[in-house]
Amino acid sequence: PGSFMMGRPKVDYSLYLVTDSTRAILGDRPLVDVVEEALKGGVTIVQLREKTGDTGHLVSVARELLEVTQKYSVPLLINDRVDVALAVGCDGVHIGQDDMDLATARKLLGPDATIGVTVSTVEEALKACEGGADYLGIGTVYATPTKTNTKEIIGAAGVRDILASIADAGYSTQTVCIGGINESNLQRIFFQCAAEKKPLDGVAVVSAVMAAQDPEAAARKLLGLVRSHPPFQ
Ligand code: TZP
Ligand code: MG
Repeated sequence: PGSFMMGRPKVDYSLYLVTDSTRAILGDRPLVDVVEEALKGGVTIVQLREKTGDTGHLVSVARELLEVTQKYSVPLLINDRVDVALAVGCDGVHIGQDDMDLATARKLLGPDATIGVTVSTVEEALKACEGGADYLGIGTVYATPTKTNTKEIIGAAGVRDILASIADAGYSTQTVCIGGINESNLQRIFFQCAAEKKPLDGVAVVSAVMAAQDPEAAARKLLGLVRSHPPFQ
C-alpha cells in the first residue's frame, strides 16, 4: 500500500526490531521514543507487536510508529493484524501459524505488501515459501523470557535445517531467526545457522534492543555484528 513501484520493494532484514511495550521491557519510556533511538542506531525494519489493548489503541500506536519509521525510510509491519495494517497504510504484516492464513492476508493487502510468516518446522517453512511469503521468521531459536508461550525451541540446528530445505526446494525467500538473540551470541548463531546454500538475511530481536538502556548503541552494535559476518554464498 502506498507504493507506486511495480512489484515488491526490496527489504533489508539485517536487523529486525520487534517491539514490546510491556513494563518489564520498556519500563517507563514511551514506545515511540525507544523505537526512534533504535532507528538512529540502524535497525532496518520494525514490527509493531502488541498482544494486549483494544484495536483503537493499536491503530493509534501504529500511526505514531509509522510516522517515525517513514522518517528513517524503514518498513513498518504489524504483528497478527491485517486490519490494522490496512487501516494505517503501513508496509505489511507478520503472521504466525495461528493467525490469518497467508493467501487471505495477501488477497487483502495486495501484491506490494510485505508479508512474513513465523515458522518452526521444515513443513511450515516450505508451505510459507510456496504460498508466497516475503520472508520467514524462523524460531524460536532459544528460550526467552520475552515469549513464554512458545512451543518450539529449535536451536541453531533447527534453523539450519529449515534454511537447507528451502534452498534445496529452490526458494529464495528471505529469512530471519528470532528468540534469545543478543550481542554475545549473535555471531555464533549466525555461524551455526548458516546452511550451505542459504545464509540468514538477518536477525530479529526484542529485548536486546527494546530493553537496552541505550537502544541506539545496542542497535548499532548488533547491526555491526550482522554486517561483519562474512556472507556464505
Ligand atoms: N517469537 C519467537 S521468540 C520471540 C518472538 C516474538 C520473542 C523474542 O524476544 P527476544 O527478547 O529477542 O528473545
Ligand atoms: Mg501471531
